[in-house]
Amino acid sequence: TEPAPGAVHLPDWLPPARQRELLRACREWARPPAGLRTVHTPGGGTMTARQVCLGWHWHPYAYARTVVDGDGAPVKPFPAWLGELGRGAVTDALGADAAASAPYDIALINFYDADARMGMHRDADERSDAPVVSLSLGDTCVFRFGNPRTRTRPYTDVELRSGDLFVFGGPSRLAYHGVPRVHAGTAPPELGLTGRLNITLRVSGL
Ligand code: MD3
Ligand code: FE
Repeated sequence: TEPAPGAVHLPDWLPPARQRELLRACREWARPPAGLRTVHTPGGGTMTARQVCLGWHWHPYAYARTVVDGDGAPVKPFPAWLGELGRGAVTDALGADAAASAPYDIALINFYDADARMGMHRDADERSDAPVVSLSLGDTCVFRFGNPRTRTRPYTDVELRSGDLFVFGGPSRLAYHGVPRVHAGTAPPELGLTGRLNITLRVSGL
């Protein structure tokens, strides 16, 4: 379905076996050095979702090749297979023309426990207008998809479940969005995950 122009939701895009593979990879990436970290914002806030980055390290509000707000280690490499996954996702959601952008070179992986949230924000730190690819694993969440002008209404709430693909291109690329709620205990039991993981793939333009 296309809840807004350029925003395409493909439920159950990743089959269970590919979900398990991706989860296993995320658990490896979460290990130190350059592993999972807590993000502190310049205003004194703490993000409740913890994060690990591949390719380029995101820290509020810039990219670096080292983990500047963590252990200082070089960021883990972005594997070629993840780039292929991103290109395939954009092709399925928006068509081959949309997927012809520069290769995907950033992954931001957010780990949510039952109490984690993400406030309404825009992703404006990339120097590319290539679509952002989002893959969800584990617990179902409420994803709030807003508009490019304000953090507030109008917005649409969509449930994202394990295996869902969401691609944000065109006019949706700069829309405000957030995660107001995670539904604890809703992950597919055979995945073996407590909580929720979201993998976003991006083109840095750097
Ligand atoms: C719309 N992640 O990593 S995924 C983020 O579930 C982020 O962890 C949320 O917002 C999460 O920045 C939401 C959906 C998503 C991701 C990136 C977007 C929507 C987006 C970038 C541009 C527009
Ligand atoms: Fe975002």
